[in-house]
Amino acid sequence: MTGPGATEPQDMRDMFRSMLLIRCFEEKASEEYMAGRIGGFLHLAIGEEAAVVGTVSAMRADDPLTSTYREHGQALARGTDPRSVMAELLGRSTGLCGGRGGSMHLMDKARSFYGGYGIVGGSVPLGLGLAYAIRYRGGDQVSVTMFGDGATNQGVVAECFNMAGLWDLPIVFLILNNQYGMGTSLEHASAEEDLYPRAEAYGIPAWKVDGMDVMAVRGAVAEATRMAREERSPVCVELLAYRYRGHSMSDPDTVRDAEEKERWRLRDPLITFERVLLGEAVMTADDISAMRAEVEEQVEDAATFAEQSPEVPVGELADDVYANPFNDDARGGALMR
Ligand SMILES: Cc1ncc(C[n+]2csc(CCOP(=O)(O)OP(=O)(O)O)c2C)c(N)n1
Ligand SMILES: [Mg+2]
Repeated sequence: MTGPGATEPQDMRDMFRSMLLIRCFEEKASEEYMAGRIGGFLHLAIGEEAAVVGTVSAMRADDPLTSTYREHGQALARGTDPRSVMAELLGRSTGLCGGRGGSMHLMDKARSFYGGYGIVGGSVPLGLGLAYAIRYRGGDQVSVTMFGDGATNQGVVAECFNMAGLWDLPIVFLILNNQYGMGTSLEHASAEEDLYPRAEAYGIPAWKVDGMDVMAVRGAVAEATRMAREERSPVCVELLAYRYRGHSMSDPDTVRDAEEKERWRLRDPLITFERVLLGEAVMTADDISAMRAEVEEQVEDAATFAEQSPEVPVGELADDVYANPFNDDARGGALMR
């Protein structure tokens, strides 16, 4: 992808491919989980592909990105090899983080993806720190930090808005409002259903866009990163989207209304973007079928690679978790052996 600026047909094809890859990858991950090959948590972002791909496509490759635990798409959109992402989900030593991070803790520093975090709101102060580091070093990157509607009620988010506004840090706060925090709807959790005005309260320019429309997201994030880069102003964009699955694989998703889910299915970001691509003759139906087949093959290959990779040896499980995992234990015993 060429990044911000005019959107060429090739950018649109790349964005669609990235969305297809994320959808297909997550459907496969769901199968792997059901087959018992993925342990722990697995949070899928099916339905949020436009929000993720639109955002990443408008960033420069060296702009740091942070995200929540629902971050497979961010890694894939940034160009991380699906093999190493799938292997990470399966806890294999060939995984992106050596199999020790798992689904919630993907990180790819080489692609300026500073990770997935399990703590709700945790990505926000980290994104703020990255923005501070950019300014301190005199760089022209923009830190982009993604978090959910639920996270906006964490006190630390207000603290970060304040510090960014006070110090004019180059940061884009991206609220991915999928309208639920676990099974609790936004209207039951927030006194005010528009979330972007919270940033405005700290003097930060903010607005809301349709997070199911990849081109709208790309346009909004391109403008937000431009403002942060050129005008040295923090910006906040709220993306209104929907996730089609429950909170995580262990959530039976019985709380949400079936009719509501159906209504949002009609706005599936892949289907609506496909219509745009066909309508504007950017791709033909045959092109799309061929791309879908190629992506499916790539995901199958990633799953086979992960399944055939070795598990992390027990003796290495605590590496990179503790600075010195097996020695200097104050209690006098080895921690893992
Ligand atoms: C500090 C903290 N509190 C509670 C939790 C449990 N928890 C995990 S996800 C979640 C909901 C967050 O919702 P939202 O920010 O909207 O993100 P989404 O899951 O919808 O992407 C909660 C309460 C947690 N992980 N961290
Ligand atoms: Mg949410």
